[in-house]
Amino acid sequence: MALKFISAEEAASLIKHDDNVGFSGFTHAGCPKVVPVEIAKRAEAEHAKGNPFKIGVFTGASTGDSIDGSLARAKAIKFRTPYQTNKDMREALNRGEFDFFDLHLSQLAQEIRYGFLGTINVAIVEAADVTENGEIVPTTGVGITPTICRLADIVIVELNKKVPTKLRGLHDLYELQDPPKRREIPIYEVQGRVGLEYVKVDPEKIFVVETERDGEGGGFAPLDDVTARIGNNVAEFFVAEMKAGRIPPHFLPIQSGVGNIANAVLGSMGTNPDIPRFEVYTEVIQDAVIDMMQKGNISFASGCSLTVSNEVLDKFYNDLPFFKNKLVLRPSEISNNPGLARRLGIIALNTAIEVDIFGSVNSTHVNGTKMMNGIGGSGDFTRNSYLSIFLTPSTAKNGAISCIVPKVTHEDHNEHSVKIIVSEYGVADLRGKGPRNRAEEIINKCAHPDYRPLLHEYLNLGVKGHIPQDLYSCFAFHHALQETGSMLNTDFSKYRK
Ligand code: 0RQ
Repeated sequence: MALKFISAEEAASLIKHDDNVGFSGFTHAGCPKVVPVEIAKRAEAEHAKGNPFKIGVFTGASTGDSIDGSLARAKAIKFRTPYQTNKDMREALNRGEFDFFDLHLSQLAQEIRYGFLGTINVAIVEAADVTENGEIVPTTGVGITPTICRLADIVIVELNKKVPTKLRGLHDLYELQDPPKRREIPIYEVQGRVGLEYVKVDPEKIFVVETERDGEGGGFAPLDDVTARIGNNVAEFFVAEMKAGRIPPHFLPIQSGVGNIANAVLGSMGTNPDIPRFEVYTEVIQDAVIDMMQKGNISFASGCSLTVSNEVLDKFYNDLPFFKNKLVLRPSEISNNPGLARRLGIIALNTAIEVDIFGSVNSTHVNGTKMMNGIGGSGDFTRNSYLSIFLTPSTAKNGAISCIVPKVTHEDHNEHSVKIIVSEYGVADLRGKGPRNRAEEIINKCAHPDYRPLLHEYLNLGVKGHIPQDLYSCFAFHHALQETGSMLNTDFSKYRK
């Protein structure tokens, strides 16, 4: 049957107040860019008439400004899951304007299927191609696309003419069965393929909106001294682990988180002559991976999205045959699958907001209250990796904040899962160490020298027990920050009776 082509405005009119809408993509990559802006306009128009108009927003991870920014500014959101990085969205959720449900990215598709989060009414997906028999080829990010397309009553396809149709073949789209019928995922190596190159949908429920849009990706910050030192510390740690026989000579697949630090660490690995060519099994493929593939440092990358700058995206499109042999994009429940992380022996590299001296990590909430982005995939990988590594600068905000604290104000990953911490000062190895030894290691290797005396003072307050945690003063660093503007003014004596 012939496909139904409609305008973005007509597409937005198909969405009703209170609908749950699933969007394709993962980070800004692969997200629809035109219809969500029209939905935001529609919400504003309805609000001006005094009518309610809010939707539930389900995505793979964060999105571009067209989804999260436009909808947050239009106050068009009733519910949002699972991860966001948009400034307007973050401020709105911290004002409590809607309910934000943060969960491990690998779990979202199955929680939708299990019915835990209500019904998905409409899917809006960006595509490189769509055929009359209902084959939809995603663009540069997958996320929860197969699940939302299958479950939604209506599938609105943004067919982006800027994306080459030759992208077909880049994806491996596979949806897990529900228990008790679920089988193991037959991926036994990073390059393994088990699914289709497209999502198959009943063509009756497809509406197509043609677009011609660039990606919404910004560039990466230039390497600063702290970031470069963290990168070098990681690379040297890997070399030492290989020499000790704890990482095999052919290396293990790397997962690396979002942001400048993760990008820089990969760059440092590429310039270290003692690190062999390696593979990447991750969720977000950033600029450094593409560069390292061209230089031959990375042999293959499996991810959920190609989260690169527009400049690197052009490079990718111009050399598609080269990259299609070296790269695969999968749904988030496969890219972040805990079982595959264990099977493939992934080395997980993620960034922390703060780390405590006993080895717990806060990835999400500043001062335990304000949501930054969300847990993303950090928990999927950290808990299930061969080796879990957290990266953090020793301080934030020009030294007023120590990123190594007595106790984290929000706990996303605990000492049972966190094995290695790296700052610009060094590498703390927590493997096989009890709480007091972990604390000495983290303070001496990773904390900023200005904060080491305070952290030692805390550790030596004389608290008895397995973990010497002082319940009166464990947040003294954060109190000092709030009261004086710097954690350096911490005074533990204030808390003694
Ligand atoms: O603030 O932006 O105002 O300068 O936090 O910190 O050091 O630039 O690091 O951009 O890599 O973000 C944990 C948020 C780190 C991110 C987090 C301030 C600091 C700065 C950002 P400014 P940096 P990054 C796969 C993996 C969870 C999800 C995850 C994240 C800003 O890595 O969201 O791992 N992780 N996903 O100044 C107050 C502190 C602070 C602090 C830093 N202790 N207190 N502010 N900052 N430490 C990806 C996906 O899942 C898609």
